[in-house]
Amino acid sequence: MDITNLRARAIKDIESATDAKVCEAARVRYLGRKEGELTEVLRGLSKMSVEEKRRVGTEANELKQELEALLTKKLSELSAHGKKHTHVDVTRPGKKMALGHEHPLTKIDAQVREIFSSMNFSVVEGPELEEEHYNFDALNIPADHPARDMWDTFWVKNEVSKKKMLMRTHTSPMQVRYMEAHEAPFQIIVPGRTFRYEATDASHEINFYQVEGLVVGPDITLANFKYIIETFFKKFFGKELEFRYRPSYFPFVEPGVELDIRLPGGKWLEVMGAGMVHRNVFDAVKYDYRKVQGFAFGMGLDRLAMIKYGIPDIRLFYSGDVRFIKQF
Ligand code: YSA
Repeated sequence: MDITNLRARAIKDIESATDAKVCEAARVRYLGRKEGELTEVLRGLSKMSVEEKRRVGTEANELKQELEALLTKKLSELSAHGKKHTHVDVTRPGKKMALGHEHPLTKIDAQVREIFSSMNFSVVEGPELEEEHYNFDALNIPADHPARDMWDTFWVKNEVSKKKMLMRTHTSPMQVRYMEAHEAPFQIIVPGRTFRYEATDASHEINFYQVEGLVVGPDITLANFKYIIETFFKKFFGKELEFRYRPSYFPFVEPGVELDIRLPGGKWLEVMGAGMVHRNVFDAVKYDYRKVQGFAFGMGLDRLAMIKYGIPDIRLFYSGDVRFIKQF
C-alpha cells in the first residue's frame, strides 16, 4: 500500500483551498468517517499481514495527524484573511451606482402636464378600459356609423354587465365624462394611454399615448385654440416651428381640423386632431350649446417625442432596449 500519492493529493487540496467550505470538502474527502480515503486505509489495516500492518499503520497515522494539523492551520489563516476584509479602505475608489433612466415618453408626459398647468389647465385622467357609450355614442359616433372605421378597436368581452367594453381608442371619452360631472367654464387636459387594433409602422403603434384638451365657456372660438396650441408648442420645443392646419372630419367637432408640424427634413408629421365641440356632444352631456362653446384637441404624445428627440421609429419606445432608453 503506497500512501505517498494520497499524501501529495491531500496536501495539495488543503493548501489550495480558498475558503472554509473547500477546506471542509477536503477534510471529508480524506478524513471523513464514512468514505474518507485515509479512513478507508486505516479501516483496511485489519486485513493486512503483521508486517504490512506495522508499516502502513505507522505511515497512515502520521499522515492523519499531519493533515489534521494542516487543516487547522489553513482554517485559521482563511478566517484571519476574511477578517482583514472587514476593514474599510476609504482611499479606494467607490463602486459606481447604476442609476435608472426615465423613459423618454415619461419625460415628455411630464413636460406637457407642466406647460398646460402653467397656462391654467387642470390635469385629469380617465379609464383605459372604456364603455362603448363614452368612446363612441356620446361622441356622436352611433353604432353602424361609418366613422367608427376611423378607429380600429380592441373590443373586450364583458361577463359582468351588458355594456359593450373596449380599450379606449382615444382620450376623447374623457370629454364626456368630465362634462357630465362639471359645469363650464373650465379648461382641462387628459393625458393617457390609448389602443388601436392596427398594423404597426414607423409612426403607428397599437398602444400609444394621447393628450386630450378641452376648453369650454362662453365665447370660445377656434382663434383661442390656435393661440393656446401655438403657445404650447413654442414652450414645448423652445423654438418657432412651421404649422399646417388642414380641414378634417371628426364626428364630435364642427368644424374639424388636423395639425401637422414640419420636420427638419421637410416632411410634415400629423400630430393632432381638433375642432369646435359638436352640438350633439353638448346635448349628450346636457350643456346648452347656445350658452357655451368649446374647442377640443387630441394629440399623439409619441409623435411629439419623435419630433423633439429626432426618433425615426415609434416602435423604439416600446422595444424595451436599455441602450435606447439610456440616451435620454
Ligand atoms: C379630434 C377632435 C377633438 O375635438 C378632440 C380630439 C381629436 C382627436 C381624435 N380623438 C383622434 O384620436 N384623432 S386621431 O385618430 O387622428 O389621433 C390623434 C393623434 O394621435 C394623431 O394625430 C397622431 O398623432 C396620434 N396617433 C393616432 N394613431 C396613432 C397615433 N400615434 C401613434 N400610433 C398610432 N397608431
